[in-house]
Amino acid sequence: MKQLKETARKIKSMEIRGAGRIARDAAGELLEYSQRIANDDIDDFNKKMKFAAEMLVGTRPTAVSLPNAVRAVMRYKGATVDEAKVDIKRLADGFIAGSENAVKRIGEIGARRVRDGDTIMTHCNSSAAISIMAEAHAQGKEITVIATESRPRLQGLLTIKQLDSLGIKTSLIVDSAVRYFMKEVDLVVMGADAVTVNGSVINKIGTSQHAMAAHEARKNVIIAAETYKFSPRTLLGELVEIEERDSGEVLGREKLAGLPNVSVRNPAFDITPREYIDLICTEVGAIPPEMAYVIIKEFLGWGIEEMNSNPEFH
Ligand code: RUB
Repeated sequence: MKQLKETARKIKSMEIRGAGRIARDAAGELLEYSQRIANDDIDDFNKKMKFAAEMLVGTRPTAVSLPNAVRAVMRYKGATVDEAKVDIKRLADGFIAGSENAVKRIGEIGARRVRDGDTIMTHCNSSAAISIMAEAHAQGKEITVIATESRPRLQGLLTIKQLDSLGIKTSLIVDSAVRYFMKEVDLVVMGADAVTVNGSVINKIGTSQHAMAAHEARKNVIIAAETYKFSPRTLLGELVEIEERDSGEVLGREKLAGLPNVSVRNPAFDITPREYIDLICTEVGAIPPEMAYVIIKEFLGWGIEEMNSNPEFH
């Protein structure tokens, strides 16, 4: 229980962050938690697993990869605790390996869209987006990257360090300079926390500004997103919740003291409508955003009928 709570805390506080890593670590925690349950009673075991699943899912509301990962592990079957543990291990290991492989495959598929000499703009810190840039670079294409700071948590600094360690030339810019630099850009590559059935993309706050500035300048926007970031719930018309984080992340609490009329808003993500996205690059292929339903139905296994008949979604 202590370790479960610690993992939940780390996801909430963003020590563990980025939608893919959140999903892999949640699956890994469910596996470890299950193996630590000493009780032989299967009903009690199932209850404990459900409790753990709910605790993990409740940590961050926007990354759809999190409930998708938890659901993938919670499909376990077993008449006894031992059987259940074996099945959980199979499912969790399968999810984690599949996820790592997906990020690699996205790199290979996405790199085909990058040309030698391209300047790529990116936002925040997405392992799937970086995989595309890393693969293009590994193929010998000379690319330059423009990366935004991504306030307030400055994930852009993680991105520039990763790109630098790969030997990719990168410029860091403030978030408000996106439109200013767009004329120098050939391609915008960003990640996703969630993709809706209609092809809208939810990603770090500011993503939609990148996409709109790119659209205005007639530059292509590629979203790198594993299939488990697509949201089955949006098939039922449900909206993806946008996480609003503590105002202290923006200004530091002390700076607000003595300003009784001021408040700070801190949404962590925004929604980019599909009109501003050219391609969503998944591990099963690059698709136009209009094809998001196909991913949800064919690759996640949730069609409209399955969703409507599953009590979990109501
Ligand atoms: C991270 C973020 C990333 C996506 C995709 O937000 O918006 O672009 O999660 O990342 P936060 P990845 O820092 O708030 O978690 O491709 O690594 O899954």
